[in-house]
Amino acid sequence: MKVMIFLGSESDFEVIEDAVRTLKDFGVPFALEVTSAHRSPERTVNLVREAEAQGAGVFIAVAGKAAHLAGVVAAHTVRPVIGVPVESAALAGMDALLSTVQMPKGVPVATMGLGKHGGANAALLAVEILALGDEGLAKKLADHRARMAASVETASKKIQEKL
Ligand code: RP5
Repeated sequence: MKVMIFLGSESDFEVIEDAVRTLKDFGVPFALEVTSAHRSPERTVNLVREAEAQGAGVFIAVAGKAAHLAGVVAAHTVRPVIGVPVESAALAGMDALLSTVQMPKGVPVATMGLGKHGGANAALLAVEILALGDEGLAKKLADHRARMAASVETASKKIQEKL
């Protein structure tokens, strides 16, 4: 297992669905668990230790509201932790964004944008980190970028035809 994904709640799953698909597409083995920094603190710490023992190279932590899951995970590992803040009704996700991004110096969390785009980018950043030591993955990333560039050109041509 290379990537360990933690969700603060079952309700966070939709934010990470694209990431799960991306990791599968890149052939990166991952595991996913629901665990909460405040509702199940001991479970969270135990899962971090187990994931390290199983070889996880990158952690992704997805949480909303006063989102301290990524920070707590980062406190228990020196492997990279990517935080994904989840939007919620009251403050439109600013609560989770600031809670995740504003880590005091010493324990970093690589914070993504809010919501589904942040979730998707979390997987890509995890793949980029793992690709530093894996030429096969680096090639897949290059191919992925090339496909994106080609799709932009296709979109541009489609629009031109409408003018
Ligand atoms: C956070 O509170 C979770 O990460 C979730 O985003 C939010 C709401 O959780 P539920 O009330 O849906 O379980 O801990």
